[in-house]
Amino acid sequence: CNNHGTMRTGQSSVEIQQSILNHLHYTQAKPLPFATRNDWYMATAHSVRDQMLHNWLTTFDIFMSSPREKHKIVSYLSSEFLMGPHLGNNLVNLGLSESVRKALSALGQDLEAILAQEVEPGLGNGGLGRLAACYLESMATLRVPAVGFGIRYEFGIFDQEIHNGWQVEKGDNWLKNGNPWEVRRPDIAYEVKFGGHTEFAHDPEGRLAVRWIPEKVIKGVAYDTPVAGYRSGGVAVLRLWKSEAVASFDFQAFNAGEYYKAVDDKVLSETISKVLYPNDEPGIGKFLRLCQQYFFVSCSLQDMIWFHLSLGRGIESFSESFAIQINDTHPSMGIAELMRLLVDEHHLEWDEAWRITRESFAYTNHTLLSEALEKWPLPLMASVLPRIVEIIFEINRRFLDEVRGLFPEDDQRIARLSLIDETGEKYVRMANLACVGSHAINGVAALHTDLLKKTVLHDFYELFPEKFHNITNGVTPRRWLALSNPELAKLISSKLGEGWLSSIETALAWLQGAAKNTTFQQKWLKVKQANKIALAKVIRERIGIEVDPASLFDVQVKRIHEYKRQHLNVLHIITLYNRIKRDPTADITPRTFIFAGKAAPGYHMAKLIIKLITSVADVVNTDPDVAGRLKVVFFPDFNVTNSQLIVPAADLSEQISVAGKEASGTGNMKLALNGALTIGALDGANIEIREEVGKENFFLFGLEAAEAQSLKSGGYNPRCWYEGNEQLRQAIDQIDAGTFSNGDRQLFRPLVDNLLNRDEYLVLADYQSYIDCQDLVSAAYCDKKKWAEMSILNVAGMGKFSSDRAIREYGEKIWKTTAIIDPTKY
Ligand code: DL6
Repeated sequence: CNNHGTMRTGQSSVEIQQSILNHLHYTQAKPLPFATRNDWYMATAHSVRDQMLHNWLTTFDIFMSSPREKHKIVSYLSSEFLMGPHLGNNLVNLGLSESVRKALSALGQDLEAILAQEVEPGLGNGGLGRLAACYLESMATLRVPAVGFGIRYEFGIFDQEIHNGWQVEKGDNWLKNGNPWEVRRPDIAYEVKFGGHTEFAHDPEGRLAVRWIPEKVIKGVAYDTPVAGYRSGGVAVLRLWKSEAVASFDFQAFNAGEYYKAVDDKVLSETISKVLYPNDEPGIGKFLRLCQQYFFVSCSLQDMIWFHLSLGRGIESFSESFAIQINDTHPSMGIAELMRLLVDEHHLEWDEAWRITRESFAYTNHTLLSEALEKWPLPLMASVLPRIVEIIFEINRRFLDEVRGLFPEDDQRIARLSLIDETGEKYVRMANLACVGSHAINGVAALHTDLLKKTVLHDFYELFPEKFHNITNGVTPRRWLALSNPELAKLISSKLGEGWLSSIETALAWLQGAAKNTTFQQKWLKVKQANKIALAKVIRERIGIEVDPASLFDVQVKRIHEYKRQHLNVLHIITLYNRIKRDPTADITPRTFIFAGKAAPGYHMAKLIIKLITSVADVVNTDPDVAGRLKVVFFPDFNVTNSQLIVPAADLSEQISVAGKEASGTGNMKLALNGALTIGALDGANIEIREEVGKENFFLFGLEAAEAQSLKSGGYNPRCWYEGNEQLRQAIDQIDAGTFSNGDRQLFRPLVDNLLNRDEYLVLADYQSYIDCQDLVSAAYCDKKKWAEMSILNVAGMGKFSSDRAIREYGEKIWKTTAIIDPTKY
């Protein structure tokens, strides 16, 4: 058979078996008796990748032969893509799980063991990067032509270990066993300039133009990973750039005998894509991060322009070929870079270039935290990217002229809108650049968008109200239900029939009809119980803590941050502990508290919160009075793989950030999609989740965003709340007195001081409301039938939170894209 034929893309288990053996032989070059587990994984992954490459090239052929108006590609620019392990998801989406399982079993291998072999590419910090991954998968599913552009970090987010209760960071060498999913494309490479100076020179038409004489040039090489859509034949591409030296040796230096200097340049060049910054907020003034951002947007835009021109189109129609979505401000330098490419290298007039740029770019904001709004010190940017700074100045000059025309003499407004912050040391404000250079700006949940308009981006909203949209986040039900919770997916299929995974937006609501059905409820609870038993086993094996799967699994898994208030959860645990200590016979619903999440390595308070959790765990888990009622677990190294294990086992989803701070949240969606009930404040997408699942199926507590705001502006004094609440006072006093730190009174002092004197995130103000609400949760959990009904109704209400819905909205409101493959063919 020919190379494109059944030998490589056949889907029967016999054909797949042969393909795996071929890859073991020709790709891994391993004789059977010497094949390791990793060899089997690599051979399996390559066999699956063959199928995807075939779909990808077919998709590309259809794209090229489709009408011109359908030639619009979504470029999703993101400094992070948290893809999660590929193999399992690809099997689900291609419909190959069973034939691969059979093929492997015939070869004496176990699919589960092979899946466990994969090291996930942790190329993101959390929600923002994982959202990008969900969106790529949905675009592939919906057959929207899409490329995700980012950085191929050699080291992703650190691996977290817990030593003596503290977080310890370990390098994430995810490439050490090879990456079978990517295709290196040495022919797709672009040069990127850094440093140096600019000068005037004549362009080919004899006009005076600016020329950037760099101090250093670095090459970006493309690595492509196909992303399979769910049963649609669609494939999106993740194109990540690796930085390399333009030439691997400086021959002059080498010949002069300076061997080390010659290699230096190569090392420096490769540093740019070396490591992901492990903060979910920007670190001001990090030279390397600035280089990373410019590096990847420059490569991506050069690549887009190359492709556009290779379609035989003129540069002036660039925005008809690409809709460029920037995932927060990290890629916003792309706005200035596209201007540079159009004006300096493609010799367009400024106004024409500006039209194209604005038509192409759209900006998604992901944060309301003022400290997370990215800005770069002007002197740093000017030395690293001199030409880009000139362009930003010119954009700003023209923009502020327009603003002055609209608001003459409103100097304060002009200062706030300026792309340059001149209140002290000068900074370039990336959100301002993103707002000015984009035709659309969106928030990621209704409340978030509303608050953006009222606060963080208020001046821009007044100026460009028509640019603002809300697109509430979504998650893919393929990874977050079909793959991670196959038994629940099967049970849902038994009610809804096959096919619902492509249309959960409407299909899941049909589960409402089954919510009161006793037999269905029992099956539902059985699936949850099995997932809890599986998680309990892993907790025992990895952490050595025995937890009771019959207890309520109370789960808070997300980045550790003060605004997310893991310490409020801890105060609840201490409160329950004290109830038991006061009255050992107290009627307490048994609970297992499960925390997981990474803290930014330099964020001391977040690391102290981890230490507090593990310290409280040590005391609670070993106190005989508490036995059988409370357990506290900190599950180390929260990543996509571990999340897929924890989320299906959760009964209760803790979404307890203070109202007005969480942009959206997506963990809240994943947990509810897996049947967990939410305890939450009216923050981010919680509000919409509550609307969809029904307020009687959601445990609401806490201040609303406006109340939180007015409490703070009225002079919030946390000490009054502490003094006025006996249980709260006792819990805080215990932390302070060393009850959980072997008598060490210094350890948690910074945390206690912060709570009593500042409490920026209103932990103390929300404490009592949270405790009361948790008591309702405990009571509700005792009524298993009712709990099952509420759990089913939660899943039934989750249709809206599919990333397919979100992508459709981006397509309609922002990108104006159309699907390219006729769905009836699949
Ligand atoms: O939109 C994805 C995700 C939201 O769900 C979270 O609420 C939000 O905290 C997160 N934002 C970030 C911060 N990024 N920046 N800058 O990760 O985005």
